[in-house]
Amino acid sequence: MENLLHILESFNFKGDLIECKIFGSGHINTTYIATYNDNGTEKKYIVQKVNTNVFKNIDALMDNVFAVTSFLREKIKENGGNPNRETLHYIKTNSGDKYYRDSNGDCYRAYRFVDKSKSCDSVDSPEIFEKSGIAFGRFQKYLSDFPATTLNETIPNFHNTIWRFENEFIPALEADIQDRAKECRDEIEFVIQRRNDCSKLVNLIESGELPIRVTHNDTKLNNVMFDEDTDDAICVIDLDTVMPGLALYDFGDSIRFGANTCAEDEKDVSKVAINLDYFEAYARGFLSEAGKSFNQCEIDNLAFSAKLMTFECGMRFLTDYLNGDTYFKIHYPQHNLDRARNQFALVKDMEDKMGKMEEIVRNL
Ligand code: ADP
Ligand code: GN1
Ligand code: MG
Repeated sequence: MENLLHILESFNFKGDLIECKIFGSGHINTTYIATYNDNGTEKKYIVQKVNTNVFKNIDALMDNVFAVTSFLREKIKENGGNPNRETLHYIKTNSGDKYYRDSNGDCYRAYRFVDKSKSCDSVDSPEIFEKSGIAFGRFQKYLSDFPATTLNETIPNFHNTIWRFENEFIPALEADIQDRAKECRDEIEFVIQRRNDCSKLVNLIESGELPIRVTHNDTKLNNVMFDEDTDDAICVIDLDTVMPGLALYDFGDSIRFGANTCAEDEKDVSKVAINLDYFEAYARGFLSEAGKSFNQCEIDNLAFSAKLMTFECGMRFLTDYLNGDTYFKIHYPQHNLDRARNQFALVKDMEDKMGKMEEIVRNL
């Protein structure tokens, strides 16, 4: 905490510190909430230690998030919204830098806590999920004329599934440095059997059928803040992976997380299934904002993208398990393996229901 006080003092937060504690359930960064008393008014700030193992070039990352947020502020103003509530507001350090580097080399950044907001780790109703679809769809729509070439690629090949298969999964399996492959033969086989799926979207990019857009790339439910009272999805957060990508990545990843009948790490995989009502609700919300510019190939692959993003994430969890858990935060030793099993159960259920998912998209 003493260390953290030093960090808090490097940002110009208003008032006297009441408390600072660890916050949220993200898998990558370490997030704190700091509460201050500013002449009787409570002010809350988010302070994050950025995971520099995942984000190798923090300057490039912070340039992206500052550029994207200032662009979005203008868009939101033009469209009659409230930029203070609907955009992340980063706070520079006292010396005017976009982040603070302490003597250990750890990097911290700060932003305003989105006022009167909450985040959700699971979907309670189709209505809430539809609202998150509207928010992520609008986010993509607003960024449609952002100059994509000025964005840094914060994690190269982030959703290049075949690259992840060939360059991460297979090497991890071959090295098997923790001698864990013997515990997950079925899961390894599950991945290998689906190798052909991995290149489908990449091939459609190469053939010019799928257009590259500026996308969020990490559209899980707890990356959007909801209004405490109305449950409206107000502000898209976690902008670290905003990069050129496919609309399908954003759609598929939301479905992966939010339309699962269980949490992403539920161990009892017999409970895991795709909730088709949630699938439909999200698709309706997302398409109502982003869908107007979609081409037929994007529409045709919406249902498949949900399966592919779920598969890719499961493969990443399994890869991390084989590597000895160096990427995602885990809360117990087999956490990544449980997550992988869960994602593969969801892939299986989506394969069984693919016809219905495609029909839902057609009817919308
Ligand atoms: P990670 O990359 O680790 O997922 P996030 O940026 O998503 O980090 O932050 C983790 C969690 O912290 C979010 O899911 C959300 O609950 C909370 N959070 C982050 N930024 C804000 C903010 N500006 N206002 C309120 N809560 C926030
Ligand atoms: C990570 O950072 P967070 O928790 O929002 C990951 C996503 C995964 C997700 C799985 C930068 O998201 O790609 O889909 O975990 N983010 C990064 O829950 O790798
Ligand atoms: Mg997050």
